[in-house]
Amino acid sequence: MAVFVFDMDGTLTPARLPMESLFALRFLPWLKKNKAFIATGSNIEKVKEQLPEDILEAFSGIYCAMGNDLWAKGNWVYHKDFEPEKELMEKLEEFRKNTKYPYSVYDNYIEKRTGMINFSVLGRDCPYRERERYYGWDLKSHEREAIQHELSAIFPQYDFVLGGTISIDIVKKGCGKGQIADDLRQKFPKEKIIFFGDKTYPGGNDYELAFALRKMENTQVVQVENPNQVLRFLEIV
Ligand code: M1P
Repeated sequence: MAVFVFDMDGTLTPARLPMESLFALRFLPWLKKNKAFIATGSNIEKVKEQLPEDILEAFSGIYCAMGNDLWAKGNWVYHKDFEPEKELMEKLEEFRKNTKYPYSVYDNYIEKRTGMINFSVLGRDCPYRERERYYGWDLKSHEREAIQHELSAIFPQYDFVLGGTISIDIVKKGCGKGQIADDLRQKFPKEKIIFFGDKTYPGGNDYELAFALRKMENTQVVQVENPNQVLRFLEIV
């Protein structure tokens, strides 16, 4: 029997929004009959905000914070934390202070999660519509990419991965989504592992996991554009 792994934002739900009820209705019966995991950069609080309880319960495990946190059936299975250097935190403050973004910025711009930091010049407490505005501006200004390059040069001991639309995920080298592939292969040495993500291409935040899985035998990576494509692939539409 195969083991299924799903990214959350953009794959099972629209980015940072709750799972659509029609999707949940179709997905739940399939989920109850299969072994499936979530692999997300988000923390468990956000996962709980976005997924209905019966869906959460039906997953065999939920890898949060890039796999630095594993939850199963409401229990915290493991966590790998770290304390970021003062110099890194100061540099993030500097980027926030010196941004050329011409509109308002919001609080919660450095979010510490288990084993990672999520940094957003805009601030995670922004209203939803402000995400779109920042994303559009970032596509033209390439602010996140510039920050990513500068930070990678100064702090080679970390990986800086562009998050969804407004942020950068920061992890210690080797502690990104790729570690989920190793943990799953240890748990399931023989089973086929099938991973669904909306950003499995280079530069996307599912890439590291997709890359690690592609190097292993008996795996499959499915690039999707939205939750409906997941249903279509699983033939439950
Ligand atoms: O799950 C994808 C990403 O979702 C959010 O990104 P953003 O806020 O930039 O859209 C973050 O939770 C990020 O950590 C995560 O990788």
